[in-house]
Amino acid sequence: MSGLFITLEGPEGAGKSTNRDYLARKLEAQGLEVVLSREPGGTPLAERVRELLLTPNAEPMAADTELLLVFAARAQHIAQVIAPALARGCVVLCDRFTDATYAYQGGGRGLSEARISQLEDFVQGDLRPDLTLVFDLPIEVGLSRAAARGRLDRFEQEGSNFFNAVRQTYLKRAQAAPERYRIVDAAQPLEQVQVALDALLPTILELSRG
Ligand code: T5A
Repeated sequence: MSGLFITLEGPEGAGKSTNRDYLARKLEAQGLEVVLSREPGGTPLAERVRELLLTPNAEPMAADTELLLVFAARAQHIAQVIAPALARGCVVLCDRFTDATYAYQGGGRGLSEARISQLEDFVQGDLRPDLTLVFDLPIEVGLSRAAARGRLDRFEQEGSNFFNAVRQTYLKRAQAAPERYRIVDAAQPLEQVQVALDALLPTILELSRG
């Protein structure tokens, strides 16, 4: 595949969507064709799975059900959106991908990394992001930003132990593979976060040239 696959990760309210749109404008200004997407979701069918995952429900969702739904949505998203866009040579900017599964279902729910890795291989083959930006911030800062938007979704209703485990899993993964990850301090004012993203543009442009 000739395109470039960039994912944006981090805990709730870290600014992933805001900064995904900012990066897209910057890359488009350089003449690159950018495809924006998100997970869970990204296609009509996968967005229906997203609803199942995010809507609070009286019936508790088993952790394995959650894991399989996340990967079911991902399989559809890859087939319909990500793989075709990469084959066309586009830059795909995706708000969350499989690092979120390691962070939420692995760190948060306590499912084994080995099980997630098996599904990752099964669903993705050798598809992995070329670059992953981890927007890191204290969980209470992110949750208060998310809460300011109104009703909390099923994940946002979890407690601080869950979100601390999510954050630590992201940081551990980023530290273990610094060639693929960049950690962005997302607690700074938005303008400062975007200065940090501007500094990453030369790297992204170089990667896009293959
Ligand atoms: N999930 C997902 C799994 O469990 N497993 C998986 O495999 C996957 C893929 C998805 C949920 O699904 C779970 C994780 C999630 O819980 P989501 O809506 O995609 O949910 O994720 P959220 O993190 O909940 O999305 P948010 O929209 O809350 O966060 P963002 O996108 O990080 O933040 P954003 O850009 O919308 O910004 C939130 C608010 O903060 C402001 C923005 O203006 C906005 O109002 N803001 C800032 N304010 C001050 N300073 C800054 N630097 C700011 N940056 C943004």
